[in-house]
Amino acid sequence: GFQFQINPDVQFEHREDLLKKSAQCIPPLLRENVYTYDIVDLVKDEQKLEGIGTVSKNVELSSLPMRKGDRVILDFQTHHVGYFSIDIHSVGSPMDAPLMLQVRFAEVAAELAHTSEEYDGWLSKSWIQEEMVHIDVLPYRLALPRRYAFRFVELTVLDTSPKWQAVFSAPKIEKVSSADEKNRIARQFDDPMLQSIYDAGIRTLQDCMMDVFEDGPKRDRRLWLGDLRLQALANYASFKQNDLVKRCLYLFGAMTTTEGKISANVFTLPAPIPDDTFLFDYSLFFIDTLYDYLQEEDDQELLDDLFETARLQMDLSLRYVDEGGKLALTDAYPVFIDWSNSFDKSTAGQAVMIYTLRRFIWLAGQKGMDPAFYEHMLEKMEAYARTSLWDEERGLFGSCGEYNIASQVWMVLADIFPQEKSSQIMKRMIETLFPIRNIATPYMYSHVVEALFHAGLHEEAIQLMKGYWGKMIELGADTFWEAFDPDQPSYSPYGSPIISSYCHAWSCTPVYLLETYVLKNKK
Ligand code: RAM
Repeated sequence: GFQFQINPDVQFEHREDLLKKSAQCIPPLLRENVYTYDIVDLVKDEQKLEGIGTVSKNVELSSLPMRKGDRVILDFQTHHVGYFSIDIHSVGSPMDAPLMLQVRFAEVAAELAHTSEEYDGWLSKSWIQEEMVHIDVLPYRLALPRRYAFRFVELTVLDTSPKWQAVFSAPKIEKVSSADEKNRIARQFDDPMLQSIYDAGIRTLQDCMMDVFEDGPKRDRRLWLGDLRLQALANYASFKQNDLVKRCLYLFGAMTTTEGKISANVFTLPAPIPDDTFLFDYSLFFIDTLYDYLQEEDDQELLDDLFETARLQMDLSLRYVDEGGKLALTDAYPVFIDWSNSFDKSTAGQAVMIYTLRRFIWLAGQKGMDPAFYEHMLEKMEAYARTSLWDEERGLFGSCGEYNIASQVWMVLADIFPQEKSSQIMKRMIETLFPIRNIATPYMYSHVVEALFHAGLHEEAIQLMKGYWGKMIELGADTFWEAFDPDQPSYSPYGSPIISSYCHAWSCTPVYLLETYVLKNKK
C-alpha cells in the first residue's frame, strides 16, 4: 500500500509575493442554515452500501426523553458540510449528574454500523467524526466547534442518572461552501441516471470547495494537486470560480522545495505549509493544471509568476529519463496513478510525462521560449513508447511484461497514436482487459472514461460511467466516494470504510466529462 513519506531534511521556499497573490483570491465562505431532518433507524437493505439502509421512524425528536444507552439518528436528507448545533433540556427530577453524550457524524449510513474501537488501519483514527461531551447544566444549546461532513448525526446518551432524562430539539446545520449556486447554469439530461450522476457530481464538487479545493471535507481536508487538477476541470464546466484555481496554483508555486519540486499537497492552516510528500505525477500535474487554467483565463501575470516553477517540474522529471527516452522512477518519488498496487505503473508514468510534456511545450510557446530541447525529449519519449512499450501483435502497450488498463488509458490520453489507432487500442482493451478488476478509485475510472471519449468510444464511455458512478448512486450515494470497487463495495484503501471519505473531490469528474463530451458535442 501507500507509504507515509517523512522527509525532514527537505527545505522549502516560502515566496511571500506569491503567497500574497494566493491570499488575495481567498473566496468568501457562503453560509446557509439547514433545519430539515428526519429521525431514522438503520435497517438491513441489501441494495445499499454494506447492506445498511435507513427507515423513517415517524417520531418527533422533542417527544423522546432519552436515558442511559438511548440513541437517535438524525437524517439531514443529503450530504452537508458545516457546523452542528442542537438544544438539550432535562425532564424528570433535578439534574443530579452531568449529561454524558456521544455525537457521531456519518456521510453514509454504513459508517454508523462501525465503531471507532474496531478501526485499526494505517490512517489516523482521529479522522473519525465523533465526540464525547459532558454538559453540566441544562438547558443548553450544544454548538460543536468543529466542521463536519455528514448526512447523519447519531446522538447517544452515554449517561444521565436514573432520576432524569435528556430531551433534544431544534437541530441545525450551518452549511458552508465557497461554491456559489448563482454562478452555475443548470444542466438537463434526458437520461435520469445521467442526471443523478451529474447532480451528485455537482454536490461533491460544491462540498469540497472551501478556502481551497479540498480533497474531501471529512478527510484529508486539504489541497492535493491530483485532486485539484480534476476539480478545476469540473469547476470550469460548472461554477466557473476560476479565482479559486488561481489561489491553489499560487499556493503550490509559492512553496516548492529549494530545488523547485512541488509537494503532492499543501495545508493552509494555521498558515500555508507544504507537505513533505512527493508524487511524481502529482508534481507534473502542476503543468497541466496551469495549462488548463490558461485555456480559461487570459492571465499573463500568472503565467509569468508560475512558468519557472512549471519548467523546473519538467526539468526535474527529465532527470529520470534515460538516453533511450525511457522514464525510470525510484521509490523515493513514486508515481501514483491509482491506489492499487496490483499493476505495474511504469508505462502509465511514461505516458503521464508525455502528456504533460506536450502541454509544457505549449506553455513555453506562450512565454516565447524556444522549446527545441523539450520537443527533442518529447520525440525520444514517444519513440521509446512506440518501439519498446507498444506490442503490435497484441495491439496493446506492455508494462514490465504485463498489459494493464492504466497503460492503455494514459497512452491514449497522451496521443501517442492518431485517434483511429487510439480507438482500436480502446476496443482491444475492452475485449481483453474488461471487466475492470482491482481498480478502486473514481480517480482512475475517470481517466478510463475520458480515454474512451477521447478515442471516440462514446457509448462505451457512457456505459462505464453509468456502471461505476451509477452504481454508487444505486447504493445510496448523495456525493461520490473516494474509493469504490464495484466487486467489493466495502473495500477501503485504509483498512476500514469508517475512515474513507464519501464526498471526495477526485470523483466529481462526471461534471466535467458530461459537459465536455456529451453536452458540448450535442451543441
Ligand atoms: C489520499 C487522498 C487524496 C489523494 C491522495 C493521493 O490521501 O484521497 O485525495 O490525492 O490520497
